[in-house]
Amino acid sequence: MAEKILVIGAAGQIGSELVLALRKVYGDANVFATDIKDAPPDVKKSGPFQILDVMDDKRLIHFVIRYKITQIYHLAAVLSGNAERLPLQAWDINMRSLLNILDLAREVGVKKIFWPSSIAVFGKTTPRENTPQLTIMEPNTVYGISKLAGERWCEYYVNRYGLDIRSLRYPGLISYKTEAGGGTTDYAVEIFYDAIESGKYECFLKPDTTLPMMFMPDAIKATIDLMEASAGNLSIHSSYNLAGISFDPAQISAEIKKSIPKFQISYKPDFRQAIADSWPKTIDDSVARNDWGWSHEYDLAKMTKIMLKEIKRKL
Ligand code: AKB
Repeated sequence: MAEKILVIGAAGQIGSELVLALRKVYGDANVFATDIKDAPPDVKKSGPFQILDVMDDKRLIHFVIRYKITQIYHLAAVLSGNAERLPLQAWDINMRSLLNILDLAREVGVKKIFWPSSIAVFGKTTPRENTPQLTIMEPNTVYGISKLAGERWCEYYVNRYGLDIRSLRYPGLISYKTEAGGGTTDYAVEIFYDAIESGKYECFLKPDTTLPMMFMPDAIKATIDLMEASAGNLSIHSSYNLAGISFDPAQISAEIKKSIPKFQISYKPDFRQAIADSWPKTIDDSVARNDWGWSHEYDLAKMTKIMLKEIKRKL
């Protein structure tokens, strides 16, 4: 029987690219894109798209039964910056949506679930260089707390009910298709738009704030590779550390200057500086590399060239 895949959050930064990649693998008609907001034209044109609110558990279960869904990718979340503005609302959305999915998967018998975690699960007491898979985790942001709690719930549902749930601790994701929404790593996307449009960018983090980052094609590959990996090879049922590149605002700005010599960056740190200061600088993802053969492709230079080219084209 063909896999029937539901993507929740299909209009977002990851979803808008993941849907197209999944449709190439599983067939356009088998990947059902949903979101609470309208999706980009290529998502709507290439296969089924519906407005669906993940908080509406009754409609969700109806959808899953009606379309005989076998896999769910639940990507909808309130990210770190936005979550600090409305902590209780963010907690409610991030947790209740995940629990809705886990419980309906158990009831209906959905075969596989993907749920994104984040480097935000780590906190100030975590070793910041080469952060190991298993380490101290005391997140100080509501987003990080919800991701850590979510990881524990995922593992609980694996152990208690035998669900197949897979997850990645994404670093900051950089892409040109859909803008990032409300995260602390968003500066590394905004900087490209401002560099092209006005030749200058005011950064909300300090110049030496190193954070783990990844170009979207690597993140999409990691997601599909993990979901395709044989279950017997997977030793982690909370969420895998995942690394691509690490850089700071000064380094990405220097890379942009190679193509736009007049580009100027200035710094005005805001509340997101404290969030960034509590996150790792570099991640040890050797468990992912050993378990399912993960490796990344894009470095800062390669990513910057593509970002500048594609955003220029778009604008
Ligand atoms: C954020 O900055 O909140 C996200 C993340 C690292 O999970 N990009």
